[in-house]
Amino acid sequence: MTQPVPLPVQAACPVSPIDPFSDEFLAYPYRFHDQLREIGPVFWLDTYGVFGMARHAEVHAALSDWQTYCSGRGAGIEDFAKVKSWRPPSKLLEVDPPVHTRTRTVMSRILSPAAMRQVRETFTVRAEALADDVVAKGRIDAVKELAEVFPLHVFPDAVGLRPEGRENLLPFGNMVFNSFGPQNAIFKESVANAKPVVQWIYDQCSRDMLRPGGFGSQVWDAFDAGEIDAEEAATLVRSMLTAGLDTTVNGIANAIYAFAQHPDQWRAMRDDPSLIRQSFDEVLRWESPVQTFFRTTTRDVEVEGTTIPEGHKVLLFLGAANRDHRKFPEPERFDIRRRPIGHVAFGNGIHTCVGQLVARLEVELILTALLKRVDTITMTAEPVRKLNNTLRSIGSLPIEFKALAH
Ligand code: 8QM
Repeated sequence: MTQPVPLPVQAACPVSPIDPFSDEFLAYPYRFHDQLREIGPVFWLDTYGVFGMARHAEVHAALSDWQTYCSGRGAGIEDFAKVKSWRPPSKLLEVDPPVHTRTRTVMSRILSPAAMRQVRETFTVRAEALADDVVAKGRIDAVKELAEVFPLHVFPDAVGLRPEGRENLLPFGNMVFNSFGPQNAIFKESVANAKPVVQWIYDQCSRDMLRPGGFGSQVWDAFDAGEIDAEEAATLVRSMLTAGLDTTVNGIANAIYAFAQHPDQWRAMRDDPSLIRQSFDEVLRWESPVQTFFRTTTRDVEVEGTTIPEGHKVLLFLGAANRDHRKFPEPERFDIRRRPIGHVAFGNGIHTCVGQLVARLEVELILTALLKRVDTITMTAEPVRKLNNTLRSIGSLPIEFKALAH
């Protein structure tokens, strides 16, 4: 292991030797989150030489102050001002205004409420068919046979991808989400076979590969309209393919996991289906698919008595903020009636998840279809974690659905 990085002299704050990208941390982050939240509002992680924040107030505030905590130097551990990015930077996640404002406008129009109304019917038919299938099977791996299946069925179709090669989508997302962290063994393993996967993804982003009318093709319509240039268009399609799958797969897996552990909450939702949509926010708060993101300071900034100097990486623990008792009483309790307003699982501020309506739609439809058919969800074995530097991810979740008596 390399030497601990000393705290910059200007800063006076607690120093922690915790490695948030170690296997132990990633497998079970919550007791580490407790430690990090309690050592102070800002701390120094000397394994990497970065600052961190794990309390809700500071994480939320940093996310809303893009002028001070910028994204243009990368949302991962690497500072783009110092090292070249692993992939060409995202024109959405890894840019600041004014570029961000322009690209974001295009994406939020394509993924708008009106767009959701257009895909809702198709998504519903597929959610219902999948629910029939998994309930008939009874015992399934809820990751492989449900959580991965649904987004991979509906979203690439909505984007307008060809059918061939879609098996590259999850490995690509896995790489990118790992690449926001350090180049540890988890990252290296995920990029071992990167070349053909990355090539396939980039090939799908060009206009001629995308079905007219789909979300991807609509990005190119914005190029025609002169809103974005060609490189931006291709990279925005890539953003859809990066951000739209692993996140929703884990969102669905985490939802099934949460309800399997809390049968009373599943019953409550069946008694009152109006709880379905808001239950997803509680799933996101309780098990946030995106656990962390970095920002980079653009100036010296004082936070609760600590001066973070300009040009430092700050690791924002979204998952820890969402379990901060200062914001959410009894944060460990999964309670779908909670209405966890202010959770930061979708971020906050100008970079707040632009695809969240798609995620919300997918989860609403899959939960609705399952609720009509499933009496109880039981875990038949311990879930197997899939370690990822950014995502709270399950590799396998063996469950049994007991069908409702009709
Ligand atoms: C995470 O490439 C991108 O634009 C992009 C990649 C990953 C995300 C967002 C955007 C937050 C889901």
